[in-house]
Amino acid sequence: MTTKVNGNQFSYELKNTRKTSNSIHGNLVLSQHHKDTLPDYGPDLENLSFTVEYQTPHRLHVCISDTEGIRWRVPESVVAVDKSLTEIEKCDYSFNYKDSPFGFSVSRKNESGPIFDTIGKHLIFKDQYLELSTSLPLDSNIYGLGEVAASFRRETGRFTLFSRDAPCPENENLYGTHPFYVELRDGKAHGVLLLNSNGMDVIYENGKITYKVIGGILDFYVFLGPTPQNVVEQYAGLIGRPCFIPYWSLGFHQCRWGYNTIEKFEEMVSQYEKAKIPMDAAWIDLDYMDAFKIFTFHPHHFPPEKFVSYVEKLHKNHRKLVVIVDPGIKVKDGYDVYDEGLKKDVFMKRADGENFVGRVWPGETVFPDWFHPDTQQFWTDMMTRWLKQVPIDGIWIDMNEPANFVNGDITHESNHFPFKKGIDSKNVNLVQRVKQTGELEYDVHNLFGHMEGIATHNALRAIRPDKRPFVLSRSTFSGSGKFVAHWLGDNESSWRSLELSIPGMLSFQLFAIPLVGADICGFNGVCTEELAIRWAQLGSFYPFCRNHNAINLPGQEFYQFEKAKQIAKVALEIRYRLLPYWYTGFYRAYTNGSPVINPLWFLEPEGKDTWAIDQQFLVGKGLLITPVTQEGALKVTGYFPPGIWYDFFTGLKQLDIVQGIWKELEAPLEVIPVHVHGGSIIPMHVRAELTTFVSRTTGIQLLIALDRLGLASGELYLDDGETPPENLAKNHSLLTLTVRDSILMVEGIFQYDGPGSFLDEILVYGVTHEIDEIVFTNTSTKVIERNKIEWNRENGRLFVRELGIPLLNGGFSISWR
Ligand code: MIG
Repeated sequence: MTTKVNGNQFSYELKNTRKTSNSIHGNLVLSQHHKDTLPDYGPDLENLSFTVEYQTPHRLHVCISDTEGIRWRVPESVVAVDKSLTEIEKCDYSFNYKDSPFGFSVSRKNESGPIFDTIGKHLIFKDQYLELSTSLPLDSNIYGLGEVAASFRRETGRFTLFSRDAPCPENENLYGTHPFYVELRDGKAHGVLLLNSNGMDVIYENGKITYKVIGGILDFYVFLGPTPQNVVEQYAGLIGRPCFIPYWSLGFHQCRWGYNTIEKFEEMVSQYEKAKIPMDAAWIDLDYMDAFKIFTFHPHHFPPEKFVSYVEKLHKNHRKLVVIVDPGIKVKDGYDVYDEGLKKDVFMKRADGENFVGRVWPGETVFPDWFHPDTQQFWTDMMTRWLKQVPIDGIWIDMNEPANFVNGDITHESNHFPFKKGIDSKNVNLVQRVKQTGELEYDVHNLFGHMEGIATHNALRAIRPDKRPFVLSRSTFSGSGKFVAHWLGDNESSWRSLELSIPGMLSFQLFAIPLVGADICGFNGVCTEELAIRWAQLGSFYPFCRNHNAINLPGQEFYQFEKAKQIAKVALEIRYRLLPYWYTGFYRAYTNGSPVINPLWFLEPEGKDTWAIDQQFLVGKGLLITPVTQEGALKVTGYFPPGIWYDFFTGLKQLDIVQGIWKELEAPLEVIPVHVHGGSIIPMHVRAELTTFVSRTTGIQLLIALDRLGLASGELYLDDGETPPENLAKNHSLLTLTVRDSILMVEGIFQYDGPGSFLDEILVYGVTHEIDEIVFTNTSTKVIERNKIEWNRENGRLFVRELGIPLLNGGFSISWR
């Protein structure tokens, strides 16, 4: 929907500007009044306040709001934004503005073309309609703006941001709301966040982005990068860096809707054991509940005693249990969760003050009002009691857009959504206009899942202070990564869904929710064996690796298929060997806000070939994954950025290029092409075992891929994998790994002495000369026995085993000559 407005009809004039060493303040006064345009949204606000804050050298804050400061805005308690301020001179951007008609622009210092520019475009500010545009180059590269199932580099069009439960229709608004984009321009990246929780359309056209927002304020943050990774880290630095995840959550997860008795659930676990396929976590959907009542167990299908003794067995075998929780609470007197919520009065209210009643799985349901000061305690209390009955390890929160099977309250009371234009109303179908504690659902709809995520994370933290929480959430908002992981929702068992999973995961790296994956083998629909094979291979490189299936469909656990069973085992064993590399990546997500997987343009932003690639990705920066996502294909064409690329599996040098190229690769059914970038050191486990726990005990192997100059570097982080990082104190290791002149140096912090904290093997790719001897040096020097060394002339692969070096006694080196 575009509003026809000529030139600068809707204009404000900037007055009373005051400047400090790190900010600018002023008033915006409506300079022309047009009562006849957009009357449905009410009159234009006559006075606005304008604030610019130079927050960090790379981050600028621009806020346009009502002068009284009473309009809805995302509160600190929901997204705790960083509040730094920095002297103007220290900032690597410049801010310019024009008084009348008012507009502003942001440029990199000493560069002319602004990266954000509203000058000459209208600003509209009404109660229920805000509009602002920024100009872009005609051939721009825009990423982000979700949640949406679409290509990673955004096509021009309308992006509606309004959280919604829908089975992943393409190019429509889905579960989460992330009003953040990254633009890549001339090899440099910047990002823009509009921190606003109201529904909005972001119209992306050639040369322009227009925000059309149905409420709140215009609260912009610009991130200057200049590298793509810098932008994500700067964004996470504002809204909150990802939480540190438990080690087990990087294992393989098996789920389905329909393990409707404990016997069926046990059967699944034992089938995985029998097939010797690694698996860390077994999941149960709605099936475990009694009549869909949350925080209950089905008395016959999952009788608590039997359930508990089975979970104890799971735990003994180092596996975990995750179950689903929905936010809808069944309306039923005598159901203690409902009664307790009534007593505390923590449910969402209608405009008339009665509890809002919707309809979800349990029938008539009420919903927690996360804004109520007592809701956290209510949620923690309910979870405490429930987890005392069965020691569940992780929580999966679903339906938190929030989803509702009826449109509004079941009585259709107060079901009027008070904006008429702007965002497409077909996409706005859920709980509407519900009064929460002083807030209108109209304003806070998009925060529901995020706030449930915070409450659930906090509850787990309170109940088990010595464990990192694991919460998987369907609906998310800016900043959710600090509390939850995410899956991409109800995809299909289709090749198209397989393809779309990659741009979906990459987008969530930008949104600072790095632990993300799609339902492996697809949720709705029937998965064929070939699709299961390709999905097992690709899914083994998802940050979050879970096979999940809808109810009443043929089973798609890997053991259900003859060939897929073998291939999934091999693929998941690679994943389990790579765990130290993944885990170190997640440590960097936690400390720096870095993405864990990367699109190719993060490695080569200048190279235009990389900009649209979303069928390949990098794990960290060192492993290039080129999956087959087309039915029947036994070859796949992938792009390789400059450098040396080794075949991950054989060590064979496949490419040594100064310019990126496209290359066709053989990919028979049992192969997913994986390449290591020369210059990387990839820490791995020596062997994959059936769980992450046992795999860890096998020790560390370093895969060293030499670049053209014989250099390589990497790092390795180790700890017990479950203690919250703020309690770890002195029990972690962080090792810097560098290779130069055929010498590996291992330096850093050596504290963690748990099982598997030893370097047992090194594998070097790109060794072209015969080796005379290998020498280990710390305080003394030792020559490694010949029989532990293998060198393969054809593929330049050097392998040294049984080193048994404890990672505890300080730095050391290993040299090969
Ligand atoms: O209305 O709990 O996305 O993963 O299996 C469907 C049942 C509700 C939707 C989730 C899906 C889950 C299903 N849920």
